[in-house]
Amino acid sequence: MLNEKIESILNQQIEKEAYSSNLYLSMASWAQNNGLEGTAEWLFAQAEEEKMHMLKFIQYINDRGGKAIIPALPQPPHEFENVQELFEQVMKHEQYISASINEIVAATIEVRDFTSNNWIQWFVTEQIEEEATVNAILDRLKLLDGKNFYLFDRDLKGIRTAE
Ligand code: OFO
Repeated sequence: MLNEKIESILNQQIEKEAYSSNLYLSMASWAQNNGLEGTAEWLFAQAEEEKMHMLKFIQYINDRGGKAIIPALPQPPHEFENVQELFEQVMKHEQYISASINEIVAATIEVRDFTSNNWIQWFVTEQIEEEATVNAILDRLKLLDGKNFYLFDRDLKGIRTAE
């Protein structure tokens, strides 16, 4: 049976993963409308991954005898200054998610739920990979210095985060 505190913090994470998915969908739509097909493709795939993350939380809570709740979501932003600003927002958001996963790790230790502690480790590793990927994208944008977005956009098709 899931500890109440863990059930609650995992339910909060369902909302964050669902919001992540919608945020990246919104960004993907913006990219598509601005002729950035590679960027849109990357963000659509990212939105799918976030949905998969959300499903993992739902499944885990229910499997352990808790009750997964599907939340209402705030509307994500839909206007972005440019592709650089968009990826800075992605980075900020992923750092926020990493901090949130760390809070879950801390909670599992506090209540000595070592099963959940073991389970959440997958997300700890996932966040390292996601931050590293977005960092690499931001480095590339810095090198381009506002030029040649066509090449950046084409190259992005080759960059995928791990599931
Ligand atoms: Fe971006 O990894 Fe889930 O939220």
